[in-house]
Amino acid sequence: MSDCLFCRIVAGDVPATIVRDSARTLAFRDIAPQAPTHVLVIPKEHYDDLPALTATDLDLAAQLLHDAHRVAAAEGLVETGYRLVINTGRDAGQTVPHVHVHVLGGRALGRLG
Ligand code: IU
Repeated sequence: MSDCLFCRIVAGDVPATIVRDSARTLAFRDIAPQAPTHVLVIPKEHYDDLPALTATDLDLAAQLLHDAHRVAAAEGLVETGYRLVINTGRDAGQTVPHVHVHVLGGRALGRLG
């Protein structure tokens, strides 16, 4: 999708600080970090959101989560812990309609709610 920001990052048309590049996923630092580590992990293929992805390719959904953990490990977060967030739809505040996993850590994150 040429008008999708994250697809343009995958294509190399928009710069990003990439921390992990695998065959089917890409991880890059969020431009407005909410924690000392704030990385977004995305599938290279375009899916608007998590239900669109899981309805089509559960293997890729699993790969996305596995790679999010690998990013957390590479960032040194396994001992202290980390949070994965997948905002889905308006009430969750999803602003970019290309499914992405937020990897957050490096400080105490507080309770959800
Ligand atoms: P959300 O779950 O859709 O709200 O997350 C989108 C994230 O994408 C958000 O944290 C933004 O800071 C981030 N982002 C980015 O990293 N690079 C960009 O060019 C834009 C948004 I626009």
